Amino acid sequence: MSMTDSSNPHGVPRLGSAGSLDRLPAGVARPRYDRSRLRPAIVHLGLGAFFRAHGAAYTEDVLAADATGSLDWGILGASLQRPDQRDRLAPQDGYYTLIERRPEGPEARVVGCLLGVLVAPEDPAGLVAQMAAPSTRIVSLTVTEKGYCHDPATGLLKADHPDVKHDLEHPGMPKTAPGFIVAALEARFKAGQAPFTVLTCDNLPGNGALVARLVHDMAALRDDRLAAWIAAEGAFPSTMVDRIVPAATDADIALAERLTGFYDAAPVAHEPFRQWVIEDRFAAAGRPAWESAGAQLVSDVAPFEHMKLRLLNGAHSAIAYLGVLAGLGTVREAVADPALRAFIEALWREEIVPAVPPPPGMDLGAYTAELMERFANPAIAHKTIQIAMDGSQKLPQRLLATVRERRRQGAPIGRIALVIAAWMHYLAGRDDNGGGYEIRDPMAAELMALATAGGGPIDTVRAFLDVEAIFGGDLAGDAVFASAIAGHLALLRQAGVKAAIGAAA
Ligand code: CS2
Repeated sequence: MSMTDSSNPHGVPRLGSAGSLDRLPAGVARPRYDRSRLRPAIVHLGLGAFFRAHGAAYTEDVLAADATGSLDWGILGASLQRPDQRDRLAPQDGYYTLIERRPEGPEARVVGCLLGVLVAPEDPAGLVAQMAAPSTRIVSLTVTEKGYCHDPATGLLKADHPDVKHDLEHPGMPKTAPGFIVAALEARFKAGQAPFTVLTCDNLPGNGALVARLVHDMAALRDDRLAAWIAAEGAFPSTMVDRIVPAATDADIALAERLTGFYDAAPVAHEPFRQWVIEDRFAAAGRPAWESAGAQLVSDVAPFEHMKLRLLNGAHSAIAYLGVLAGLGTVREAVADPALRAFIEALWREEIVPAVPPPPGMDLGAYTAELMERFANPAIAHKTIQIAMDGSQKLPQRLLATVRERRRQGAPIGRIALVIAAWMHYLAGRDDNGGGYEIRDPMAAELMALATAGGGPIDTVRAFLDVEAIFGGDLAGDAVFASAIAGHLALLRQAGVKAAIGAAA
């Protein structure tokens, strides 16, 4: 393997090159196990920064602590769209640097459990074969909300999604995550083998049951017997995943080099905190002892998931839309603004916390105080524009679930309504200083058209609430909700975020 890389003009030796692990500075943790004996047992779909800083980090800890040295749990990653990750990771033999960004300074660690990266569009049948191989015991996923090809309001498969149609017509050459899972499970079924566990690690409500239903429904459109086998034999545990992992930047590459002395084209920077709550319901082939790395194996993930999606992610989306409009580029800048911070704290205290039953042993006041500290971490630059993307797929579980709960109780929803108004206003594409920004959302064209159609605030709000894929059939008819949003939208249009937050205080 060459010591340098064309994208590394300084000639710094590359991570993963011969002898590099032995030459890391003493303070940098690295694999101490015999990596040549590590066998792949997990195929991970959607190899982004998040999984490499979360599920892979837990797995690396298990390997590091594995006294018996069975080395059973190597990971093969798969990218469902682009070759970038493979192109960065293959020249360094899958090794990469994790940078823990703590307020008091960064710490680096080299991870070795990623054994290779497949690029699905280059060889979809090859990925299906790898997933179907008896050695694969778990197929895990972080494909983001839209990667499930479901209707966000109902959780049902979008049978008219172009990629879903493609997968039904070309089942051996899928494009979608559910399509790959169905194809690989079908191969197992036909070979008379047991299924692998499907472990979803995306921020979706009841994510295990959701992916089980999507996979089942896609299978049923092709073969009833396959669908029945999946329903009877399949294992789809739910999970709650948590770690703040901003998209990687060139500054992370430079920092990895400074901390390790090696060039790494694919480092991942993350916050210190991590949490993984996993429903302990795996197929017979088992799972790594993730609990030894601090994961919580439980019988019911739902309370943890509600807490995290509604409090962390709900606040994140609030900060994202208000922040983008106010010209605040990162979460930490946004929560450094006293008025915005007070708004988020009141949103939690007055509207969201009262609608979230605390998981066993959890105090939600302490949980939100810790969230605010995490958001304020001076070492993390998490872009508001990044969190703002895909709002159509995120709002239902992050904010609308709370709205429904509160409306059932006849409780106020004024602050959440401001966040929804901010999302609608953000979709018009101009911040409070008249600046533009990029809007990324699978429904962007439709939603931006609604945001810019003209008409008064209540007309805009009604048109939005009619979008059933987001608001379901029920919220469109809620006049109280509609007029609360419209009041905020009027103020946002006339006077901007500061005034709207001031009025909501
Ligand atoms: C964020 C999440 O981008 C987003 O939508 O809210 O990625 C968030 O950082 C993680 O869920 C934290 O666990």
